[in-house]
Amino acid sequence: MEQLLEGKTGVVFGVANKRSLAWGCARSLANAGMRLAFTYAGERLESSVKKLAEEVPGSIVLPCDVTKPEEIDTVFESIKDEFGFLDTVVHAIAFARREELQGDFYHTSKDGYMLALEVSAYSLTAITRRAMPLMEGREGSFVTLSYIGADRVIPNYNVMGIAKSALEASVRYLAADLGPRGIRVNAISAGPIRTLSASGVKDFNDMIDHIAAHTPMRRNVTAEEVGDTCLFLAGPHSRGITGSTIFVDAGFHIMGL
Ligand code: 0WE
Repeated sequence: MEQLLEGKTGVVFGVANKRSLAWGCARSLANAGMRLAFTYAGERLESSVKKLAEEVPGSIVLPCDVTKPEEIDTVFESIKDEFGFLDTVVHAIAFARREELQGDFYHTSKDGYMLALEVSAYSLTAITRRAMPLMEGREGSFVTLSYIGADRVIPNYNVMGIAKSALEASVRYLAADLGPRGIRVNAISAGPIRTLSASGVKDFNDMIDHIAAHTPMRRNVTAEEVGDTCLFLAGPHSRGITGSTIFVDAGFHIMGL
């Protein structure tokens, strides 16, 4: 049977291990027939990403530290050589220094602020500019990951909240730029999920329990659910949607108390 994304290609930034939301997205896209490229940020992650990519037939794995413009260049040159064109970019990258993710936000250093915004927000624009030429005439779709800390104060999320606000605003400006070319740009605002990024975050277990007790659906969300929304945003069923941030949070964002 013909699959939904057969003949399509995509690149997924941000896989660290099997719990990564990026991996949830990759699985949903690959299951629908998309051919994928994966990037890893630094040698520390090379072996785990390569091992996971073995589960996705026909995939390629490329190094990419988004703070190095020449590495982003090389990613898209390699994709051009290997695939020839591109339909989907999944951006699932964020980083802030641990010390910026605790205590009062006003202590954030200029360095820490710049680094968080560079990696977590600017990288989407840097990637978009290089991906666009490969999407010419292909109804491309960009999907990035956000968090409600962009809109509301989440204790300790601090500079990441500012970075996610900038990311969601970037989604709107990029969507306006790329819309005339038939390329869409959207974000998924996911509820908290136990991943490598969440490990060591202060009081994360309490946050997960709070969600389970207070969301409309009385549970947390999974990387598979985020992945399936990514599949929707990458594919033809979302063809009328661009510039949006869609919550995949079991309804948490509608609550006032
Ligand atoms: O966006 C995120 C994770 C962002 C993140 C997490 C870390 C932890 C380890 C970015 N950089 C780092 N750097 C590190 O050194 N989430 C939505 C998950 C998350 O992170 C939090 C949260 C939630 C939820 C941090 C503080 C408070 C809540």
